[in-house]
Amino acid sequence: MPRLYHRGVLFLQSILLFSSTYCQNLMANTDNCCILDERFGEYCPTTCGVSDFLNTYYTDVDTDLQYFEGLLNQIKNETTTTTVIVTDMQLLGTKPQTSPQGIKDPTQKSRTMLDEITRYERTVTDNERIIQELQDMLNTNTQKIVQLKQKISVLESQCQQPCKDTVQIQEYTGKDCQEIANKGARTSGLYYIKPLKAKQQFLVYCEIEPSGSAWTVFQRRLDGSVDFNKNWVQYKEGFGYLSPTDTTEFWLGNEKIHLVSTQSTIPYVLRIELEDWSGHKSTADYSTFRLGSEKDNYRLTYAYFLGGDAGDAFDGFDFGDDPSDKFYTSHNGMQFSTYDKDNDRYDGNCAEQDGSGWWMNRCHAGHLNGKYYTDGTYSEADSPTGYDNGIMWSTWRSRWYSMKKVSMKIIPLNRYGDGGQQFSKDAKVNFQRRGDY
Ligand SMILES: [Ca+2]
Repeated sequence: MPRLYHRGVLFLQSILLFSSTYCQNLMANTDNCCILDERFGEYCPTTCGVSDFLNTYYTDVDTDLQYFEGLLNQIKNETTTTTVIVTDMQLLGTKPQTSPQGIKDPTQKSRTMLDEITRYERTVTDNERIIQELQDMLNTNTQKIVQLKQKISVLESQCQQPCKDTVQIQEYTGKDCQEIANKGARTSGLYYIKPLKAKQQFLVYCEIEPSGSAWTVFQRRLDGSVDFNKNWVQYKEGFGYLSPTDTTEFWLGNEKIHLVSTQSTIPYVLRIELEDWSGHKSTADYSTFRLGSEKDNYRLTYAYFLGGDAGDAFDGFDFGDDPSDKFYTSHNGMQFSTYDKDNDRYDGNCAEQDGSGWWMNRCHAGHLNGKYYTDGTYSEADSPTGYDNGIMWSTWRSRWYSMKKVSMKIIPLNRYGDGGQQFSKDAKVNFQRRGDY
């Protein structure tokens, strides 16, 4: 519609012209102008003025806007970085605490577990050792059971034989075994003898040699079956068992030994027989053996050592402990002692310490009533008091060696050596010179 365009253009031009004319002449103040900025000048800006103003400052504003845009981008980047940091911190904040206490507990638990494991390992080792010991014990017991079964079978076979309920005692009698042999007895075994001063006869084992020489045996050790730790009365009366085959252990009794050994002017020879655990044998013979009366506490005396491979332990022995060893371990002239009757030369009680009755000095070099130690060798640890308490004869074997078999027996001097014994002609001559016959 052309008319309208034309009329409108004219109208707009009129307004702009009017306004321009009007504003150019109107001083700007707070009452008549809405924009007060000195950069518009001192007059109210016209449309063109605004346009000019905008054109004038547009470049600066654009620069400022770009600057602000740059700052915004920088802030945005830093914000993003900060957000990431904050997120990380939040994540860290939600993780489990790793405080020292938090570390300590697992460490402690770990140590405890290690301790437990170590303890279990020790327990396992200990148990294995115990099992091994029990296994060894089981093996030993099994062997013992086998041995016992063998012994039982042997005993059963013996039991099938008719039992002998009586002991065969030979009919000959005399004042000692030699007199019995002099009457014709030639069988070793049990006989009744009655020494001159004895009030009644008593049983002894007589060892009679084919030559007719006869020993009266008063002590026998052979298997440890009899305890020789006895009191005074028991040693006086005798203990153990006499057997016709001489296969039992016994002590005849001090009173009986006294009665036999002192009954005649003919002296007796004492023979000590030893056997070690290897089967080696030896003897020690003493002339003019006598046992005193009970009043003299059955004192041991002899004239001298006749000889024998076992050596003269009754004369004492130098053990190397002290220069006085030999003097204080000799036996000739010593009284008999038991744990309940101390007649020794020691401040203490030798018989009590060594568990025997013997002619104790301080204390001994020969000790044939000592404790029976199987296999011979023993030690301080085996002895209840730590002293050498075995069946010892120190001139033949160490004091820490205990004999397997021992016997003590006497024979009148005039029959000594007749059976091919270790009696030398010189010794016999000596006796004759001393008037012992
Ligand atoms: Ca004493």
